[in-house]
Amino acid sequence: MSSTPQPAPAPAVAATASDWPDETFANPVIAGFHPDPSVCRVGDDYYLACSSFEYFPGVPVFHSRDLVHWEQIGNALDRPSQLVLTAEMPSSAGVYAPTLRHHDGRFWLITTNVGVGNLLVTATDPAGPWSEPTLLPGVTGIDPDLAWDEQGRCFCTVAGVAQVRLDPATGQAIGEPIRLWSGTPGAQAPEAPHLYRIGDYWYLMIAEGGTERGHAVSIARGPAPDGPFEPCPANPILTHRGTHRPIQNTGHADLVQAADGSWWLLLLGVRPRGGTPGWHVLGRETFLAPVTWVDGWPVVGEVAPATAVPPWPPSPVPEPPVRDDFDAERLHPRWVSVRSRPAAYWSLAERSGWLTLRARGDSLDHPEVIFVGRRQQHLSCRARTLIDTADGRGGLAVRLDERHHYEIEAGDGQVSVLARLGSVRTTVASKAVPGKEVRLRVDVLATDPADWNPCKEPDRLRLGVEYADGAFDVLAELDGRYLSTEVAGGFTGRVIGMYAAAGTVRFDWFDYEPTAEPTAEAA
Ligand code: 6LW
Repeated sequence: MSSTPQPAPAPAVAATASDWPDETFANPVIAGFHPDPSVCRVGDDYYLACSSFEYFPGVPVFHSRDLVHWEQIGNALDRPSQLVLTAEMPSSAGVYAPTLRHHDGRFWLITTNVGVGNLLVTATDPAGPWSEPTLLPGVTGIDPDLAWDEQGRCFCTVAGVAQVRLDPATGQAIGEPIRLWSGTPGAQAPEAPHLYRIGDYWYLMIAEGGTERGHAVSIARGPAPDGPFEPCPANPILTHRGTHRPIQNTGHADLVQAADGSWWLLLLGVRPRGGTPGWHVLGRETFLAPVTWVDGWPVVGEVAPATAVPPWPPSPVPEPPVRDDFDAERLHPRWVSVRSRPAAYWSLAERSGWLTLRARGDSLDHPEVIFVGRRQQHLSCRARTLIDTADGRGGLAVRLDERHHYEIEAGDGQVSVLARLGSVRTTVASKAVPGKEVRLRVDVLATDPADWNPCKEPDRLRLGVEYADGAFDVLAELDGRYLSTEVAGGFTGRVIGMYAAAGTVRFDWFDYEPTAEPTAEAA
């Protein structure tokens, strides 16, 4: 076979790269902690879902019309009846890699709540509501994939790699699991399987090598959904291991065919910064790469910060506003909490136009701290909030997990910068402030990649108080490496947000904005 025979429907709008402001688009296409992307297309619309681990609501869902611009339209698991994340569950457990598919007029999303099991939800509108979960006791293993053959049989393939037939209506497995091709002999962690019917073959694409610097994508093909599979002679079809490329850990990918017949890969990668070994602070992000087919095998184009635009017009999505004034009736789906967000502990209605948080646990060390935050999505950025401490104590935090966070906390006429780094918890600085209402601010400043120093930090965080005239009183400037995955471990990234540490605190608004970051070229 010289190429994969695929119908190539004419694009609805004839377009060229010149419709785009530049010849390239910026990767990642979904910045910040958005790993394990799974994607599907329905007509001219693309939908994508990511892992969410200990955060609630779980499984952010995005929409795009050009594969480059994505807008979050909801979360698949946004009700306590769908998702329970207990205090005992460690950070980076919880909700692992989902698979999102459209089949038979419905969206299907399958994922793992680690420690609880696999579950399946469906929706007619991917923005929600999604169904109550169907539990899948016969599916054991993480990273479940869903695929249907021409007879309507449903195959669920999991990390390892193993496969079982599934009745998706009841969640019951049909028969016993079987082993499939498990990637390159000796490679660790064959996972993230996705199974596709493309042309004459069934393709089984997996990640291998672990989600760290050795991460890779490999593929095999066979005559049937259960194989037998022959590996691609060019495996791995994608890896950045051992390279100088700015995007590392590339792997855990999903394929999608565009309406014009072209093929694309959505995958996770990281952007390590600083000296050696390099620290990535935003978690694993979602990148887009073009795919071509040679001899019936996919060939992945460059995964680069600037990638050639696709041959259709751009379809930009609205930039999220800098400020959330908390005037809406509901929180935007980008806001997440740690493990749960029980109604008794937060409100947008209690004081209109304010976010009210009531403490549960006295610090971010607590696994069920009442926290409302959003992913840090830019290497350099600024976050601010106005807190009313009349009835309590709380603050603004940059959280990696329970054991790794920096915060600026206000209450009792004082502000303090607190740091938790592994077993060490310390008050870095304190200061008396007049009044109950205080503006708290964190500036994240990426370091200059051209400033070579083997021990250089990836970024620095300034935490302090902002006065009415905009002056920033920096109480502490802290090394960002300690809030990185290479230090903390796990699968997540930084989340910046508001929390309650005692009594009730109220937040009038929250600002998040990117700021200029140093680049190698500018240096
Ligand atoms: C996920 C696995 C992986 O289940 O990391 O990078 C795990 N790949 O496939 C957690 O995201």
